[in-house]
Order: sequence, then structure tokens, then C-alpha cells
Amino acid sequence: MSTTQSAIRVQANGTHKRGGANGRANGSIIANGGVTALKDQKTDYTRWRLKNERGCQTWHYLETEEEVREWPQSTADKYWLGLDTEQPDLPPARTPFEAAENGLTFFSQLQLPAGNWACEYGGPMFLLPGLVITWYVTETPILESYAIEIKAYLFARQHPEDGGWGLHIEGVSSVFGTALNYTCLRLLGVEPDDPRMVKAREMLWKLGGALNGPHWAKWWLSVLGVLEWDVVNPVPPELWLLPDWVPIHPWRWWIHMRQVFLPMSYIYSKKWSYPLNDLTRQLRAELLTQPFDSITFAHHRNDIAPADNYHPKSWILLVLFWFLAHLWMPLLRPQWLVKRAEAHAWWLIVAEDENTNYANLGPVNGPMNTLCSYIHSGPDSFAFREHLKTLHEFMWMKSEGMLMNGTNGVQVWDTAFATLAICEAGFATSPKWQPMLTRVLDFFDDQQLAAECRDQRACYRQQRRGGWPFSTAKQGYVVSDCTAEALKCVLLLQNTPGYPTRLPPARLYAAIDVLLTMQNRTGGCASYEPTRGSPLLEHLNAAEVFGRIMIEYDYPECTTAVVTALQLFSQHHPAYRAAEIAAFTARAIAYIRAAQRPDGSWYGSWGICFTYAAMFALEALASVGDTYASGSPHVHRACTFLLSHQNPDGGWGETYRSCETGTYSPHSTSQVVQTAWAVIALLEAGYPDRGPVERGVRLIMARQKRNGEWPQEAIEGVFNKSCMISYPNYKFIFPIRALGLWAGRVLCKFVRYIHYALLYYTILYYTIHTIC
Ligand code: LAN
Repeated sequence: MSTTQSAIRVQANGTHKRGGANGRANGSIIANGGVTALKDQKTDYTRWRLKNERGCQTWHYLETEEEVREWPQSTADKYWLGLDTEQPDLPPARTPFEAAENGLTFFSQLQLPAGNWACEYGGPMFLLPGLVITWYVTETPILESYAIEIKAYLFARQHPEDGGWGLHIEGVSSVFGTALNYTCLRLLGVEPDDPRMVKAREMLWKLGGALNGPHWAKWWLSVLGVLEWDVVNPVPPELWLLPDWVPIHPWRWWIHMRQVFLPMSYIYSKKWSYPLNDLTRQLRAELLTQPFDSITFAHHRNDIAPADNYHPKSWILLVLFWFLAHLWMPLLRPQWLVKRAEAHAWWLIVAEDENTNYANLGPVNGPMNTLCSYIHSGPDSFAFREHLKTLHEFMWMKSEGMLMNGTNGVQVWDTAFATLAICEAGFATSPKWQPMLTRVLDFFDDQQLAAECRDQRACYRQQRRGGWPFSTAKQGYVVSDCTAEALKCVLLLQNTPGYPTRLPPARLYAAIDVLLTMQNRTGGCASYEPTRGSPLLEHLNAAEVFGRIMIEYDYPECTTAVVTALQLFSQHHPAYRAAEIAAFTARAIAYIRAAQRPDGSWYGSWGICFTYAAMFALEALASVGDTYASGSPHVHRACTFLLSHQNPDGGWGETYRSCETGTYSPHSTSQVVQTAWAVIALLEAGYPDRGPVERGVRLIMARQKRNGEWPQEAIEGVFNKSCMISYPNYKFIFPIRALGLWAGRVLCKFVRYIHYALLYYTILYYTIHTIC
């Protein structure tokens, strides 16, 4: 953190210290004077700057005029903060190609010097509380600028009518969202009689109070000392000691589940809680609907509000919890086993920290691992201090305030998709865009993972050398489709005249080696590693608020990315692992065909929802020649599905309810991003009737602003079926790709017509000539 940031540490100005000698008397992180003063305060947005060090993003608030002078605000900073970017109006686009170019002109202004694009990655509403609770219980001073803006964000995202918060920004109010964000605001100093807090409390009580929260909410509130650990269903670390062959061993779980379970189990086993103080005592009264002392917490382990119960616990899990809570934990669990289990969990936590340079897999296990290092090694330990630094990389500033991103950014992913869009639209050969794309190539060069993890097998990590992550190399988790999309970009750029060769063949081969590890027996690809456990493990899903979270599944999106990357690679390097690539491709395409639903759709897991998946699946099929013209029944059915959902205005729009329910849910208005996905899908399919596609293209053009940008519409992404997540750069990337692709295809057709006309003319000329 910069000197600026430490200068504005709340503690440093003396207003921050807690009342008592141990700092716990009144429990407020920000002194009382500060609280009232901070209420609804806003910082000066012209003083915020994003620092991007090799893709690692941190926001800084400049205190002095001198700092402001020395570090001017960039166009990108202004754009994200919602300030005027002063981008000029561009000549009105007459054609889709010109519209794509206008879009790129605006979007290019947002590229950062390191070569990548950055952006917000908000949506989930359960992340900030984990971070703020961690700061609070470790007595870490919170930057005043952060505190002000986090509060602003949470109030901006409070449900305007019922006063609650949901699982994600567009979701219905739930106990998870409301109890935790309410707590977060109180820890940041908001008074309970603030009218918005009164309203939030009423909503929380209507939902049954904190006892009706899901497992994760009860866990965090027990850490804070507001609830008692008895209310938390057991999270036994001894599961890590099971032999690897056991079908329920955590190593088989989806990586996000097991990396959250890990620190959760460590802290649960220690039953570590922050000592009670005035504030947490007050919270007990505010979050619960009955007096604290009258509650038998063990009776409420399985209580849950209907709004939170997306994935009800199975009877198997209920029986297992009963056994663990009533017999194993209190009577059978020997102390030596507890010690061994905690020691092994700690070893795995340290391995995760070191393998990710303390960035951690995501924003849930990041704060949890921070807390583990505090509990185990203390506030002065190297690990704890490193954690505190990297936690800042999850934060994002926007016009509404400060939020916590769903990962430490979307750097590699967005940059790859943007590059592919730019290449497909035909801009890569233009000297105008070459400096921009050369910086992109430098970024991919820098972000390819160079080495395997330490103790790779013992900490159950996937082969990663040569792969690319979703966000940054620092975080270090390889993802199948991120590797694939980044590899495609490198191949496309390095094979276009005018670009340097940054990655020699050996590094491309290493990427292929990673990709070839990613296929499941079904032919499909999952996200971080091939599927390791049975879908039956979903019976042990204790998260309640998410579906499909226990194991990796096959995804049409990831499978398409990998299979298209392999094919592009083979065109340039036909000899390398050719037989394996051919076999991989055949199996992957068979999976894509088999995953199609009878109505012609595919279920999308990372974007909303059927429209997103159609774009990928049709790209995969087209890559092996399955198109409308080739008579592929899969492509025909997919086109019929898409066309049946086109709106009268020419656009497409689907809501996140599709992801939750598994049936197509139309949006009240067409969405630019989804229209672009559908247009790309139909173009990949080679749908012969120009009409519907052209109407989609027109809608995308009509929604573009004069300076080339597109306004933000509904949320675009999803994970685990129920939680939505924002991909704000998609509103640039996919329209540019759709418009560019359309222009290219129409232009190609035009060239083909001329070509055939000339051919027929020549044949006719010679025939006549010969006859005569
Ligand atoms: C992501 C973001 C990117 C996404 C794609 C690359 C788009 C996808 O094709 C593969 C899966 C992946 C990498 C993915 C997995 C799950 C993530 C990390 C997220 C959706 C972003 C946030 C989410 C993570 C699980 C959030 C933390 C919450 C928990 C339930 C642990």
C-alpha cells in the first residue's frame, strides 16, 4: 500500500482507537466522532487511482494536492468511477464495421499500460462481510476512505423497498445477505437507529433473524462472537486425514468448495471467537428475534429461511450432521486426532498461501486464510502481514462506492476475449491497433504460469506450468478455458505479420500439455481440473445457497474453448501430440452433441444462460464443420431454439432465473450483450437467412452511444446456478465481436459473389470462344 494509504489509516489520526486498554471496550473500529462524521460521507472521486502492477490491481486514495499532481487520473480511472471521460463523439457509424471500430476506439482507452483490461467484478453480496469481519476480529485498522465507500456501496445496493440484501445484487432479500451486510455496516460504524438500518432489521426479523441463516452466515457470526458455535453444523478438519481413495475425501471436491472448507474446518475445530464487547453484544440483540440467553443454539443448526434454501440439505447430510454433532464431536473424537487434523489442515493452508503468493484462490478463502494465520501465528507474523496486503487486491471502486470483487480481477479472461473479438473483427492487421495488441501479447507473455506448485501432489493441485489463470499469474490457479482463450490469442497474434514472437514453441507446447490434462471421460472439460468425484457428492452440499458446488462438472463453455484452441494450435504446429489432439477433439465434440437438450439448447454455467452456452456450443460444432449448410441436426435445432427467443425488436434477452430454474426465462427488454451472443452463435452456425441476424446487429448499433461505448445493462454472469456476477467489459467485447464477425462474413460473401461471377464469366467466355 502506498504511503498515502497508511497516512489516512483511521488509527493514525487518533480518532480510531478503541475505548479500553485491550481495545475492546466499546468495540467500534472507528471512534464515535468518526461514525457520525462518516455517515453518508463520500470521498472525492477525483482522488482515486487504480494501480496495476503486472495485472495486480489496488485502488489508492490520494490525500495531498502534490500526490494528485504527480499521479494524474487516467481515462480508465474516470470511466470506472463514473466520472466524465471526456471522450469525443465519433463520426456516426454507417455500417456494423464502423460501429465495431467506434466501440474499439472507446474501449482501447481503457487498456492499462501493462497490456490488460481491468474492471469491476462485483455481483455477489456475501463477500464484503467476510472481509470486514476479518479486519474487525484481527483488529486491523480500516482505511477511512475504504470505510466510507464500503458503506456507500452497501447502502446503494440495499433493496429499496424491503431494506434487505440478497445473495447477489439482483437477488431477493435473504438472511445471508441481510444479516451479514447489516453486521458489516455496524462494524463500520453505522448506528442501529439509522432509518436504513431499522428497515434492514425489520426485514431480517421478517425472515426469522440470523438463526435462519445458511451455514456460512452462522459460521462468520460465530467467529465474530455474535452467535455460539453450537449453531454451526460441524466442519471437521479430520476429513483431510481420510485416505485419498475414500470417495468423499475433500480432494475430490470442486476446488472452491474444498479451499473454503479448509480454513473453515481449521477455525471451527478451534472454536475461535472474538471476545464479546459492547458492539457484538448489541448485535446479538439486533440480529436475533429472541433474547440471546433464552436460545439453545444447538437446536437451530438446521434452521433456514426459504429465501436462503436454494439447495435444501439432503437427508443423508442431516443424518451425517446429527452423528457428527451428537456423537462424534462431543463423545468420540480423540484429542490426538484433533491435533493431527488441525496440524494437517494448517499445513494445507500454508501450502495454499505460498502457492498463491498469499493472493489465495478467491475472496472467500482469502479472508479466512488471513484469519487462520492470525490465529496460528499472530498479528506480527509474515503470513498475516502478507495477507493484509493482498486482500486489497480484491477491492474495487465504482460510482456507487467500494465493493469486493468475485476474484482478484478478470484480467486474463477479459483481455483474452477482447483480443479474440478484435482479431475476429479483422483489426489485428491494421497498424493503428498493433501497438495496443503488442502490449496484449506482452501481458500474456508475463502471465503464463512458469512453474508447478510446491508439493503439487500433496496439496492436490492440478498441473499448471504453461497454463494461464483467470486473473493473474500471482494467484496461480490454472483454468481450462482461460488457458485455451489466452493460447488462441498468442497463436493469432504471433502468426499475424507485424507482431513479435514472445512465446517460443516450447511454451506453447507446455500450454497444450496442460489442456490435454483437462478432459473428462465424458469428453467434456471442467474448469480448474478434471472432475474428481461423483455427482452423488452433491448430497453433501451444505452451502444451502448454491447448487452444483461439490464437484467439477462438464461445461460446454470450457469444452469449446479447449477444443477450438487445440485446433488452432494444430493448424500451426501439426506435429505436436497430433493423435492425442485428434482423439481429444472427437470426444469433446461428441460431448457437445450429447449435452444438447431436446429443445436445441445447452445449459450455460458461467454466463446467462442458454444464450451464452449456444454461442460456445455452436462455435465448437462449426470448428469441425458442423454448420447449418452441412445439415447438422444439432445446429438446425440450436438455430430454431435461438430464433424462437428473438424479440420483436430484433434483440435477445434472458434473465438470471434461467440459471436457477433450468428453463429459459425471458428478460423484459433485449440485452445488448445477449443479442451479441446470439448473433455470434447464428453466424458460427452459418444460419442462411440474413434477416434475423441483421436485426440483431441493428439493435446492437442502435444502443451504442456517440462516443462508441455501450451503457451497462443487466448482469451477465453466474456461478453455482444461483449467484450472479458482473462482467462489465462484456458490453464492449461481445458487440465488437458480433459486429466485426458480421461485417467479415458479409464482406466474405460479397468477395465470394465477385469471385464466382468472375469464374462464370471466364467459363462462359472460353466456352463461347471455343464454340465459335
Ligand atoms: C469464476 C470466474 C470465471 C469462470 C470462467 C472462466 C468464466 C468459467 O468459464 C470457468 C469458471 C470460472 C473460473 C469461475 C469459477 C467460480 C468463481 C471463481 C467465478 C464465477 C468467479 C467467482 C466464483 C467463486 C466460486 C466465488 C467465491 C464463492 C464461493 C462459492 C466459494
